[in-house]
Amino acid sequence: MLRKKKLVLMVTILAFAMFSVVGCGGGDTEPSDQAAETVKDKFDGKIIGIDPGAGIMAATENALEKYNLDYELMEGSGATMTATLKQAIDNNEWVAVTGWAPHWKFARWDLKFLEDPQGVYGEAETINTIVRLGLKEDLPEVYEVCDNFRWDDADIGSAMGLAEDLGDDVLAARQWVQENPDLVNTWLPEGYDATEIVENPTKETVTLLYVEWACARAETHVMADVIQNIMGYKVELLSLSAAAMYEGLANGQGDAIFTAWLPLTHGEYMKQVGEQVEDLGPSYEGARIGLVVPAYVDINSIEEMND
Ligand code: PBE
Repeated sequence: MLRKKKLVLMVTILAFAMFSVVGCGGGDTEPSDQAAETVKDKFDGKIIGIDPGAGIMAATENALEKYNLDYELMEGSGATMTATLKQAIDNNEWVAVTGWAPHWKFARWDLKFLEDPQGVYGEAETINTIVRLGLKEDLPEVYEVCDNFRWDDADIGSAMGLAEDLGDDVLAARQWVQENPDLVNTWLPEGYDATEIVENPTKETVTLLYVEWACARAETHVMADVIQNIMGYKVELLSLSAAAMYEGLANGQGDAIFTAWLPLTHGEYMKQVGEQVEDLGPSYEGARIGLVVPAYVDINSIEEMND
C-alpha cells in the first residue's frame, strides 16, 4: 500500500518535471535569444564570397537584390571560402558560401545548392576554351590541342582532388597526365604520345592566363603540362584577376584561357572582349554556380534566407 502511494507520487513529480522542461507552461523558462534566432542570425548575416571579379560575385549581388536579402557579401578568394566552409563544418555551424561545381568541396563534405526559384544563377553552363586571335596561324599545334581539350566530371574531379591533396598544382597536373594517357592522346595533334616526355622544351613560349579558382587551376595546369612536357613548348602561366585575364587575352598578351564560364557567369566579360578573341567551345558541360550550404542546414531555398 505504502509502495503504491510512493509510486504515484514519483510519477506525479516526474510528469511535473517533464512539463516544465518542455516549457509548455510559459516562455520564461526558454532562453529568449534562442527563440528569436532567425535564419539570418544563424548565417551571421553573411554570405562568404570569393574574389570580387568572379562572375559568381556579380550574380550574388543580383541575388541579394532579387530576393531582397539583407546579408553582407564578404569578399575573399577561393581559398578563404573553403577555409571558412571547413571551419563552420568543424564547429557544426551554419554557413552560406558562393559555390560552384565542378569543385572538390562536394567530394570532401556533404553540401547542397540552395534552390534558386528566380533563376538568378542561371542554368547549367559550359566551361569554354578561348584563345587569342592569330593563335591558329602562329602556333597551329597549340591551337589544335586547345581545341581538342575535353573532359568530364570524373576527370576534372580527380585533377582537382590531386591538387588539393598534394598542395602543388604542377606536380598534381604531372601525375594526372601520367595517369590518364588515353584521354590525353585524344587531345594531342598527330605525332605526339602522352607517355613520351620532352625533357627540355625548346619550342616557342605559350602564355596561359588563369584565376586562382580550383577548377581553373586544374584545367590550366593540366594543359600547361601537356603543352610543355609532351609537346615541347615553353609554357608561362599567369595568375590574374578575372578582368585582367580577359583583357590580357584580348590584347594578345596571353594565348589561351580554359575557364570561360558561359553563357552567364562570364557573359559580361565575353561581351566586353567581343570579336577580339576566339571561342573554341566547351571543354566541360554541366557546370553550375549558386549558394552552397552544408547539408545539415535545414533550409532548402534562397527564399528561406529571409525567415
Ligand atoms: N567561378 C569558378 C568563377 C568561374 C570559375 C565560378 C568561381 C566565377 O564565378 O567567375
